[in-house]
Amino acid sequence: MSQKKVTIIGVPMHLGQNRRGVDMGPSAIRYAKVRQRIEQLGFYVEDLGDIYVPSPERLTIENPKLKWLPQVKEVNEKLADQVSKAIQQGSFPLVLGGDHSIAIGTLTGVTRQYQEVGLIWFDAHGDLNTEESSPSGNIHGMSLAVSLGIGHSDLVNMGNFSPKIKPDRTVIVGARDLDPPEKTRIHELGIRVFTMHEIDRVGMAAVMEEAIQIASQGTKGIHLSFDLDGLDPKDAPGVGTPVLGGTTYRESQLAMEMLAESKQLLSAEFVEVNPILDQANHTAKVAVELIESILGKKIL
Ligand code: Z70
Ligand code: MN
Ligand code: MN
Ligand code: MN
Repeated sequence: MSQKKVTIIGVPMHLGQNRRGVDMGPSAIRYAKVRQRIEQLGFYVEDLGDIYVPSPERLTIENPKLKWLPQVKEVNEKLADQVSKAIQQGSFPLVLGGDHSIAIGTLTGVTRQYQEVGLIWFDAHGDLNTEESSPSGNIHGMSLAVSLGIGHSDLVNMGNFSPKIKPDRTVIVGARDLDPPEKTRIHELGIRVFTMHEIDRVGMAAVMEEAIQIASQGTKGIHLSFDLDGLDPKDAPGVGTPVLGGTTYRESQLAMEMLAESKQLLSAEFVEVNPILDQANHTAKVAVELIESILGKKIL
């Protein structure tokens, strides 16, 4: 990454899932001094503030299989425009969630500008459901599928192009909670998934070497979509759906440092931080540490 400018975009999205509190994610990450820490690394930082997300108290669920679809769509369209604009201005977009449904908008903006983009999706989950396969109707469990061109047309066709990314340039790191239809989809599409089993067997360094290679080959670079529930709940307790057996803080740091060393990173988002479920804002602090590492912070 060659730019020296970072644009922070907050998206207090919570309509992609069931639990309140994730709307406070951007605020929690700012409270952990994200801007100051990035400035200390030598970047010029612009913080655009938060994109407006309506409150569910003023809304009704029209389709329980795709909860809050019109609102999720609208917020993501605004996000896509802000991400596009940041890239046009030569900046590195850093999107702060909010739930993982915001990857739909981030990836629309990033790929509108760069076209061929590789994707590293760090997550306990696959987020590969559709309206038909979802056990919850929560759009945050569908955002990777949508970005691959699979799902409701209102989301898939955002920005009037689809798919945003290709399955052979997409990797998932940290998976350990996949729904049966997601497993089938992974095999059909041939997505390289580095499960916790594989991370335990070969180590994070080998995993990231291969992940970076897959996502950067024939692309302009890599987008990192980082769901904090990919980490072990001991290291990131402030998430809506903690799943046992995740990556440690140290493994996650190594992954971020390797991404920075690759110089392939074009953009990033950090999602699913829920300070209400957290312990003294620990998860937001972890997010800031990881953000510093992707932007090149070194120990020595
Ligand atoms: C489940 C679903 C999910 C995050 C939970 C869960 C998806 N597969 N994603 N927490 N971040 O409802 O689709
Ligand atoms: Mn996710
Ligand atoms: Mn997840
Ligand atoms: Mn660090």
